Amino acid sequence: MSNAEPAVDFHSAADLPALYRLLDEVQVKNGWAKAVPVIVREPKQVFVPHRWRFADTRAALHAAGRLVGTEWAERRNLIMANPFPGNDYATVPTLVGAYQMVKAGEKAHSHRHTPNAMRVVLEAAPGTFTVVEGAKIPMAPGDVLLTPNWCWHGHSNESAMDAYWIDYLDAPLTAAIGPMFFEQHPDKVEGSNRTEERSPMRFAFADYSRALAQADRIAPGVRQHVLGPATLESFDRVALEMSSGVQWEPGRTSANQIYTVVQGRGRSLVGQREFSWERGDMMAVPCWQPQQHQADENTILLRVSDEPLMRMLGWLRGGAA
Ligand code: GTQ
Ligand code: FE2
Repeated sequence: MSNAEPAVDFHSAADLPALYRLLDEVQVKNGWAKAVPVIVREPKQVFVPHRWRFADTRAALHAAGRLVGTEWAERRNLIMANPFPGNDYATVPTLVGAYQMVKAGEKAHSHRHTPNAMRVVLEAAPGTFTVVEGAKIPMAPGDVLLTPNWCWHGHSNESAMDAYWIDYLDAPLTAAIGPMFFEQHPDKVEGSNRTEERSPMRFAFADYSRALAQADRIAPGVRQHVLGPATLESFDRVALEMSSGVQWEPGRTSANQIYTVVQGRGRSLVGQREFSWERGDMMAVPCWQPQQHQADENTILLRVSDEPLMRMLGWLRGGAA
């Protein structure tokens, strides 16, 4: 029992509309008359299945190369915002994917932030590096690179070829729950005098593609290799190999997933949407969408998902092949 007086005279409410008007005055909503209940039998969300083509984003980034300088733009990137009305950031609820280009001879300033980040290299010539905590980590096509929470990182293209890659960040999750911190490096570009070919931050394509070729089958014609150990734990990285002609229907899962085509060509049915894809393309598969994939060539897909979070919270369901 509180001794304080209510700010509003609720005794005066003669009917529900009158009560609702008074609720506004104390900034609460009735929870009993919602048209759509917050609790539903199965996940329902505004995020939609979608596919982005590298052919489009590469051409757009090439044009941006003429118009956007890394001197004033922190990053020259294109955000794969899930195309539901009003969204301009997240690809799936917890993750954002972005294509990025760093021109030959160019550097992207060093910074650090609380969102965890990861990259998959699409095009890069020898001499292209991401600098993580003072170490130059080579970027070769197909490589997966990590820059976990609060690690300094910048990019340096000392080659003669423009470099293209895809970034993944758990920034939508960070933004949703609060602790978004960001800092620019005092030296603009963090100096480095050592190159680390082997690093816990790098999964070289040469290494993981070999491991994948020897991995166990999880379904006919499908092999799986988890990229680990992870120095970044809010999302995972799973390499999948599908032989040409193979059709695969993973069970639907409560995890939110983004697929990247590292090699090959094929088609997918996600929810009601049908997509064809090829190298460099990206596909958003939000929570609980049915999915079916067909490889028309020998294919390597990289699947990034918030499965570790779902598991930790006891919310992981489905996902069996
Ligand atoms: O390269 O550090 O696409 O901080 C978005 C935020 C890339 C990066 C993005 C970033 C980066
Ligand atoms: Fe960053």
